[in-house]
Amino acid sequence: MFNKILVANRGEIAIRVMRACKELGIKTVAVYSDADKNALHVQYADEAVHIGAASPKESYLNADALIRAALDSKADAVHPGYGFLSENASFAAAVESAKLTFIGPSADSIRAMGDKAESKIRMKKAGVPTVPGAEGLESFSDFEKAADEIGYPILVKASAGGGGKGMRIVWDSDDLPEEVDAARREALHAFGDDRLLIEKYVADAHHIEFQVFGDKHGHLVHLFERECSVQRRHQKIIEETPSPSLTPELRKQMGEAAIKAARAVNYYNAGTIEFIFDPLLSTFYFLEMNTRLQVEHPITEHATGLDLVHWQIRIAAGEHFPYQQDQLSQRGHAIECRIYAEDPANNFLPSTGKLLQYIEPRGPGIRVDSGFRAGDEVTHFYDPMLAKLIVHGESRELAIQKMQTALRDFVVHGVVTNIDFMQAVLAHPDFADGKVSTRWIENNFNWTPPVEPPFESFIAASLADIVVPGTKSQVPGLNESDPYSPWKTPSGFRN
Ligand code: MV4
Repeated sequence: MFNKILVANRGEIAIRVMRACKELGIKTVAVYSDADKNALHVQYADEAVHIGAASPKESYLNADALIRAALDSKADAVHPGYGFLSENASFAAAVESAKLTFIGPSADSIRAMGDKAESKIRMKKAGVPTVPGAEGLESFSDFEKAADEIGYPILVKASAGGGGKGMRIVWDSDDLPEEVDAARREALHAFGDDRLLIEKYVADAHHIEFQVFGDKHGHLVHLFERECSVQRRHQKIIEETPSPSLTPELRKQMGEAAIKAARAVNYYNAGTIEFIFDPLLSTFYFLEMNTRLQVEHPITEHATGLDLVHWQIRIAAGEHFPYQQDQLSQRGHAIECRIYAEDPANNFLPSTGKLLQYIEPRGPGIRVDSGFRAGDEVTHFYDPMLAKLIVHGESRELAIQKMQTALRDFVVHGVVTNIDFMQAVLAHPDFADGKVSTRWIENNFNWTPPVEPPFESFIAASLADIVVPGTKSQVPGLNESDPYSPWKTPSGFRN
């Protein structure tokens, strides 16, 4: 087992990984940029190494600095977290070349799944359902012919892309020339690679992903699904497991397809197979594979009872994963809400500032993974996610109620958050009915911020509570004759 692990990441995921290390008796090394020198993940680690300036490319994306920090601190292994270099095959290979263990899949698996066109061809060969489409198209007439065969609407996607970048929906053949050119320009700009593929567009699809886990001895299992359809512009907001859309038979079929997909690239460690699911036809199609641990992994942990980061570390150290598929099951219902410092009333623009007040909810079945505490500065350098709020309940209805209560108890002052927005989603009948597709927020959800009384009115109400001798309190119900009222104490002490 490893003696020391360097976590090549920041924020909540760095703390989450370090917690697992500590539970396994492994020392931890944090890395930090100029902007993170007082960050919680730095204080939580046994050691910390400064790796560069605030901008990610000079710090958390600087592979040489990260590997040098691991070697200098005599770490045995590197955990990449998610984002940053977690799906960078060259970084994984460089870590292994430096005689360190990369806690994740092999560089070959990352490479094989990094190109959407190649991964799709490989999936087709492995018998994994893929969306009808065409890859490797060169001339515009190739696109035109393929699109006519598939039938509109179609999606034009960047082969080197993912997460929706460079993706264009084409509803009619007249729009094809312009959309193909735009997709090509966007792909070249975003990925330096303008290869495209086209697919039949599955309108109002659900985004359902399956967690897979493999060890280095060829044993692969799935840890069931996560429904991630509550998204806005490809940013997930609310995730849950089990999916309200799946029947046991569909779950079995998709789980088997997920394992086939992982086996096709000799996968080991934690990975996620993304599917789109058409609830009208009850059909599912492989979208892509995420060769890393995901933000939303905690809901799988609570539904299966497994600590995914513990098992990532133990598998990376060569242990066998001890459970067979029929020994794994889902229990209860788990939901995750991502608390973002952003303003839904202002086109979700990031909100920066000092966390004047930050109080996390607590209670049975409530978990908060966060990298912030009161007094911290929320900056524009990194992802605006403040925390992940995860709840686990006996049923979906109880989990929703638990989440609504926990969100009400989550206190954040100093930045604007999306908490009210998520409360409105959770309260919507379509969410309760499991009818939210990936297009629901854009097409069906009209949200206006709750009308808050002006801040001055809170001041006035508080002041009115302080009964000044000889004047009548303005607050109805305050019992003047109550000698034990906290507002009557002569000392001036106030709760
Ligand atoms: C699709 C699709 C429907 N039909 N492909 C989104 C980014 C990447 N993961 C692939 N994605 C999709 N591919 C076909 N053939 C629906 C999505 C999709 C999506 C599309 C538009 C807006 C939001 C979306 C969220 C998740 C998935």
